[in-house]
Amino acid sequence: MSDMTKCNGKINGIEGKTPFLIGVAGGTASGKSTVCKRIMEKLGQVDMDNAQRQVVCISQDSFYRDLSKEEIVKAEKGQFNFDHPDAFNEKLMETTLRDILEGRKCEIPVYDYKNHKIRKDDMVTIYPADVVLFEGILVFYFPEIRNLFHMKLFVDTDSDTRLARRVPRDINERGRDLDQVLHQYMNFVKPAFEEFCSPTKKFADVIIPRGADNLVAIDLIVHHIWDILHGNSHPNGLNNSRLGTSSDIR
Ligand code: UZR
Ligand code: MG
Repeated sequence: MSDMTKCNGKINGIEGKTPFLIGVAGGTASGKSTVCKRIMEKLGQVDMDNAQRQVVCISQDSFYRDLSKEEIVKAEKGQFNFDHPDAFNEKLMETTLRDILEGRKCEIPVYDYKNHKIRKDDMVTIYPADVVLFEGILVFYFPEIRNLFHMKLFVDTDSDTRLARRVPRDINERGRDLDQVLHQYMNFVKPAFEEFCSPTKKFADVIIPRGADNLVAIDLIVHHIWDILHGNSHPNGLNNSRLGTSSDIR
């Protein structure tokens, strides 16, 4: 297969590249974002301008759907279930990922946890890249989305560790109080994890125990990504990477 046939996306009629799309799922506060950050660091992608970046990370939180007035009132009382698949805009997630796979530049919303809404005036541009990471609690839940990934990782961290991380994060970063965090955890977060997130572990190609602390697993994954981007070990033959050489892996 020639390079021309390998990357079949189009940007304004110009051929764009198909990125290597990685899904990263796992329970709340399992370390999904940190695993993604470590992968980006190891590929040497952190201190870089957005448009130059060849590895980008997108969060499923950007795809929470708009809530009705009644739902916002519920959310403010900690009575809205943000861990249920219905809380997400599945269609927008799918079309955005399809655009990305076709090498198109796209705009994604930023989510505001304090006000429980998407900040539409604050969009982030995602430029075509070699590797795109998509992380979130339910990224493997929807079959149409799950089937788009070239690689699926599940970050598997004990639930007591996750709760111990979630409590200070919600209080310090997401403007909640302790009672509300625990009530929400027991009523929504924990049951939804068991019903919707945990069963998706079976779809993962790699399960990462202990999350971001597992440097060996992250190293293996990064080397595999590198081989795919520079070699022929992927059926899509994604070897049009603009990343450096393997000696650049940190
Ligand atoms: P991670 N979430 C909020 O706390 N507030 C919102 O407005 C929207 C989402 C939480 C959501 C879920 N649950 O457990 C978590 N609640 O964000 C997922 N309640 O994010 O994977 O980073 O933990
Ligand atoms: Mg997160």
